[in-house]
Amino acid sequence: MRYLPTHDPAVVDILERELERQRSGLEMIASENFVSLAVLEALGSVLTNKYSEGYPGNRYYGGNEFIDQAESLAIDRAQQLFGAEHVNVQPLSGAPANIAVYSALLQPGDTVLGMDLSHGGHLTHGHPVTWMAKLFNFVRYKTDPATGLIDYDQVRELAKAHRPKLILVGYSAYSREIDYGTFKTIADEVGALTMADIAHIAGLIAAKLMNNPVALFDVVTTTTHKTLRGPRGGMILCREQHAKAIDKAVFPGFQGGPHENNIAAKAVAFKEALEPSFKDYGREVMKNAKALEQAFRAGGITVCFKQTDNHLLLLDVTSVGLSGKQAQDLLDSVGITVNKNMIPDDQRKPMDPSGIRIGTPALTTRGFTEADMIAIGEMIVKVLRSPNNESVQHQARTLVKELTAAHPLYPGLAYS
Ligand code: DSN
Repeated sequence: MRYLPTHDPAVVDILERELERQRSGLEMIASENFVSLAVLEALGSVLTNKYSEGYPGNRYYGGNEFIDQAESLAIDRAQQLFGAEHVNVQPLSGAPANIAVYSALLQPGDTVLGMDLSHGGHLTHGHPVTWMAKLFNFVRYKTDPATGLIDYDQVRELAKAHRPKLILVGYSAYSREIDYGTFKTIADEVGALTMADIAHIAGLIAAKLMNNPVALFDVVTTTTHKTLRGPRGGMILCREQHAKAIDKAVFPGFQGGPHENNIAAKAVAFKEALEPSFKDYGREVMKNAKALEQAFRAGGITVCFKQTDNHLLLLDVTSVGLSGKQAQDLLDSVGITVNKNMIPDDQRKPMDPSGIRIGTPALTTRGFTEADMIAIGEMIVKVLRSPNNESVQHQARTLVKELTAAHPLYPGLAYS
């Protein structure tokens, strides 16, 4: 039985059009994915009706006996996935999770050492436009242009010079593996706490395909909707010694009632990530990113950080005479969705930077293979190299049509 079509045709119309947009385009934004129908069902469940401030077994409202079960299930599964001593599944998304950790571990004026945004860091890691940057003193490390890797020598120098209270690891546009051991050694040398924001690569860590910081670091934050392929949301994993401070910082410190429909959907996604098939998915995500890298390299587009070791690539499109905005708009016009992005030490502005970021998690969920990725990568090169060529754009639209038809998304799903 469907209720929306008669109840609110205007919303149904929007849902139908968005479903069609997702079905008919190539979604290559590195931070996006497609959840399972089971996750969608949990999101749209009666759990959205309940207020449950507090934590399982200790709530401020009555009637939470089943909500407690859903939240405990999500926590248990997250602990299994990542090997965490303590998990808080209530953060509404990644930014609130990070801010809650800062408020749990830091005092205003404390110094935090984190990655420069143009080198792949994140706004919530202390970008000057954020409120956090007014509260804390953020010092920024960068990557080494010679290797494309984090400049661990610079991290050590900055740590010794600034004695940060917290060293922050984790990125939204960095494509290389991370040496958490070296970060931990440096943090111990200067008496700093360690925090990793694994939002982008959480699914690859859960699948045991990338290094896992959870056993080494004090606190780890993540979103649940990127490579982890769950509902939009956040999560904090930490050592038992920080559990009380983290829980208090999330609620009542920063948030009100948790979104328990969302937490149940996280539990569903974590069950999926515990299945052996999720490891296969993660492997395909990484192989597909490598296939794209091969096509871009062959097409003469500069790959920032030298290569990809994960699910994304940052491309310097000035190498083909375009700005990031021009490249994003061109690809949009043929049905390929990516995002413009700053590249290391970018001389251009964030609204029209020098790069684009491109990732494989969403298309891999649809079953796209390495052969598909080579075809897409080669077509992207062609489109970017001939921005005024209508015939190339027509070829690209045809390829998008063929590939999306070959890998249907949510077959059978309809809102009208
Ligand atoms: N907006 C996310 C991304 O695209 O990486 C990070 O918050």
